[in-house]
Amino acid sequence: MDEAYSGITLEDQENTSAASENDDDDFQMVSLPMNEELMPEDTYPITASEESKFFVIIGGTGSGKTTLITSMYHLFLTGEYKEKFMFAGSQTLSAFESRAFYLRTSSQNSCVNMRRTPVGSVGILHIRVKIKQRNEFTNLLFSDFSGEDISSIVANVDAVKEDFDIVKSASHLVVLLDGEKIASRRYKLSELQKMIQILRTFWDGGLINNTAKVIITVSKYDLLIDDTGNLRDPFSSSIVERILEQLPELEGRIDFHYIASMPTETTVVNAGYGTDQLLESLLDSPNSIPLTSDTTDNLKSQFNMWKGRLA
Ligand SMILES: Nc1nc2c(ncn2[C@@H]2O[C@H](COP(=O)(O)OP(=O)(O)OP(=O)(O)O)[C@@H](O)[C@H]2O)c(=O)[nH]1
Ligand SMILES: [Mg+2]
Repeated sequence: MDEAYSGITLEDQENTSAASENDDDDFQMVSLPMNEELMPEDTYPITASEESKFFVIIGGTGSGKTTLITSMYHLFLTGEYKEKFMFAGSQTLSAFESRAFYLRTSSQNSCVNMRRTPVGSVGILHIRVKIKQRNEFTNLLFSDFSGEDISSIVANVDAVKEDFDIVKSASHLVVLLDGEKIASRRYKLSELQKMIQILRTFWDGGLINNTAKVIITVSKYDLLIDDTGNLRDPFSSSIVERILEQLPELEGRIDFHYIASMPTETTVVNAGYGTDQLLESLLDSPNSIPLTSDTTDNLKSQFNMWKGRLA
């Protein structure tokens, strides 16, 4: 096997080709380089040639950002979304594979232990998707930020403008609320309030662009429901209303989802629960603000600044 493909298991490849057996003509496995995340300028050839959507995932430490990204990638490879979407390649395979290693290893154990995203990491991940209904290809470009980066800027508009300029280019802001905290009497209000404060800071810093959608997503849905699949506590159903009370500016821009990327309680929900609907939200909306040379001049300097901080 070509070394460049070595990150994907045979089982994945078999499943992927099984998923695409009726679409042989359409399914186009592009070249699969073993590169890590993309820098903004690396995305130009992608955004210049095909529809692309750039989204940013924000959420506190441990809220499940990396697990969400990894499980979506994994479910694409295994053909889980095949009714609606098909995996059509990625230019950041090795970045996904190094994350998926932890997911796959831990899925064989009862205790899932995802490696924490390093502070200051802002690389861009890429998945090329075929939308079956429209018979079109779209590129998903996305970043997740370390929870620590986000916590450190709560209510600091100047720091947010400086450090999160990339968010301005996002067509979607996926806001992840930690389901474990939302399920806890003690932490649910503070988890929500912290996120409202971050959204307020992003808004005041002018980082949520005119057409961007805000996708509020509660993770770890398995911890919120009982054995019959009903919510244990109605609190989570009031989240959008509570956000709009404090941020009426976001009226008409909010979508709401529950997901369980990697449930520990698997009797009622499967791994990846809700991620298909989240993908639909990301892919079906008409707005698309690709990273172009106009939007990335600032980002380049931001990436350099971040690299400098990491050095
Ligand atoms: N019960 C349950 N646990 C989950 C689910 N998704 C993720 N987790 C667990 O939540 C923990 C944190 O997940 P990560 O994806 O590393 O969180 P993160 O937001 O990337 O955290 P940082 O990188 O520190 O910012 C891990 O132990 C995951 O296994 C889920 O659907 N259900
Ligand atoms: Mg992470």
